[in-house]
Amino acid sequence: MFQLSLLCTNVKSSGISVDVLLFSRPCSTKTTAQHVTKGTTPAPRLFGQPTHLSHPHILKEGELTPGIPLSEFRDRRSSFATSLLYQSSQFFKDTENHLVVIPAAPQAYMSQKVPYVYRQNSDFLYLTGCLEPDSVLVMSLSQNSSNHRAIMFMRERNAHSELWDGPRTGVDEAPKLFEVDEALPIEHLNQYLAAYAKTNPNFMLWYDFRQPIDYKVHNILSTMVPNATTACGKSWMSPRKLVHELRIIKSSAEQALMCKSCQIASKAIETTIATSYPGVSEHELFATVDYHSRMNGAEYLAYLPVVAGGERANIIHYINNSQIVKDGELVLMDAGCEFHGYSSDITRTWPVSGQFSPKQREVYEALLSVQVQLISMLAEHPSLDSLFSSMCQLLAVRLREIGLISNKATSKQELYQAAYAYCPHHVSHYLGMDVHDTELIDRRVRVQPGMIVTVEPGVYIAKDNKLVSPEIRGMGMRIEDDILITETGFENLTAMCAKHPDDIQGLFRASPNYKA
Ligand SMILES: [Mn+2]
Repeated sequence: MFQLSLLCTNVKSSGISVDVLLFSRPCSTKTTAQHVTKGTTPAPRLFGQPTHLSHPHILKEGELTPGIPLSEFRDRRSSFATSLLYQSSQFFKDTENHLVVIPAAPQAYMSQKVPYVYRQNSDFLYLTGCLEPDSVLVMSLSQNSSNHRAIMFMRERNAHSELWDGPRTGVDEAPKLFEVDEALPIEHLNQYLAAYAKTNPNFMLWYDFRQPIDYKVHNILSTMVPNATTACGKSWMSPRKLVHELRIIKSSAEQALMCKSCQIASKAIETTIATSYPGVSEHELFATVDYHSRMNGAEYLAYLPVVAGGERANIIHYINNSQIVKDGELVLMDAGCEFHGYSSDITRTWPVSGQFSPKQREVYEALLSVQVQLISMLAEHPSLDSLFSSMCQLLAVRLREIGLISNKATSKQELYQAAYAYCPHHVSHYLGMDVHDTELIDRRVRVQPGMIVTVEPGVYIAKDNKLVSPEIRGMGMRIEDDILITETGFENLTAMCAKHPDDIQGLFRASPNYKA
């Protein structure tokens, strides 16, 4: 049913000669009619993303994306609106109207007509549940009225394009699918924004100009800024931090998805450990963890994994994964998968031969004891930065015990710096839809129930470190788990992935490849 938007009313009353028809939905007969023949069950209408009707094996009734009910997306937008209006009431008292613009990720291409795997912009996905590119969420909010609107700008249906690229949701069905007030063709975004700016001269534009997501949308927004000046002198704000403040606390539905993502990656890494052997290529280990993640339901790996044999473990972001792992070397694998939009992030280090050397085991056990202790500290709900300080202190003590740090280092500062030299990266980050999730949330805030964080201390021994025995020079290791913060403490979501040296060695013995 055709519905006139608030904007159109404004347009008419203000006498601006904008083509009102522009804002109407296109004729529905074009694309959505289903001709039901008696006695046959019509095939479900296909949308631009899986639905319960077309993909009952991954979506339950009432879910918009796998595991997440439609109502949760509506609640997220409502919480977002409440939070935005609250912040505005504090800082921009005289600004009544707010327009939020959050674009979908565009399709990226490897080369002409060769697309990369499409991955949605997490902020957009979080608020809409929409998996299509060339879409934009626009929310018009008002301080003194409950007349809030959520509008989706989407690709229109197009028989020719759909023949090549598959079904689109289209603007007719989008309001029902996403439970938004209205959907309009993406081509109308420009006119909509221009008309909004004319009819609401004193409004705040909530769009992130610093990190453009989609340049087509960004160019449109860029022409708008001069018009968007408010009484408070600011014309725009980024909405991202407000979205991240919501995203950082995972709902029970999200926790269940995270749990599954962690289980799949844990199992895949264990299988990879068990099937490794001296002479294996990093490439093969990459393929193995990728294969088992997908075979157990993950869409793909959450990031290019680090598969580093021997000295290459000291390159923190080593992703070439092109070398052979020699007998006696350790393998460091940092891998996780994405399960219906939720990422796991695990690191394990193991001897490719299936047996730690005494010296390797000594350093590994020191690191493991620090990692286990850091995880237990999460029960006190510290900040991630304070967890990092704890890591430096604990690591310094343990590494001095085994001779990696000189006994001459005694002051707190000296020990801290010596430990930092062995582990030059942070020990934790937030985890969720993105691997480095909710980047705008400060790591100085205390963790709260519903957050998921990683705990990932490492020890990287430089090749020219004369303090340690030649056997372990150039050796690098890291152990990383994903931890859900709970009311009563924490839950290790990747606890099922072996990390004790005996358990890791046990994986080899259980493997069909194992030769005693
Ligand atoms: Mn990590």
